[in-house]
Amino acid sequence: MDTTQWFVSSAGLALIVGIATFFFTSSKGAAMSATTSHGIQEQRIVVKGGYSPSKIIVHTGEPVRLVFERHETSPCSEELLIPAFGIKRDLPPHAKTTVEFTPTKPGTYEFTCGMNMLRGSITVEDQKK
Ligand SMILES: [Cu+2]
Repeated sequence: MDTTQWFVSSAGLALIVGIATFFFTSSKGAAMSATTSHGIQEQRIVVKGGYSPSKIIVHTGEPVRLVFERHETSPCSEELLIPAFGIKRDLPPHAKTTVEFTPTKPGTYEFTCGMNMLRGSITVEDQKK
């Protein structure tokens, strides 16, 4: 192996490790509790190669507003599905798209891209108090 080959292999290996780390850490992200203001539970979600955060915690009985900010043009993420709440929306690139629903039953509900590749979850807990 000469120096050029060594360099190319090392760069390739570094790239693979980088990609693997990215997917591993992004799917393992901590769950975020939505912030309630004026009676609405709001959470901003960045869409770029995945959903960030991808795990959201809300509670029953108050409207949830998810603001999806899509920072890419990749066709993978152009559609958003939240089947449990009957939501199917197109997310225009480099723009914010707001979806709202009011969860009534505790549980964990998935949201995905139109191809079922990018995934996130909404955990609905019983309202405290
Ligand atoms: Cu996709």
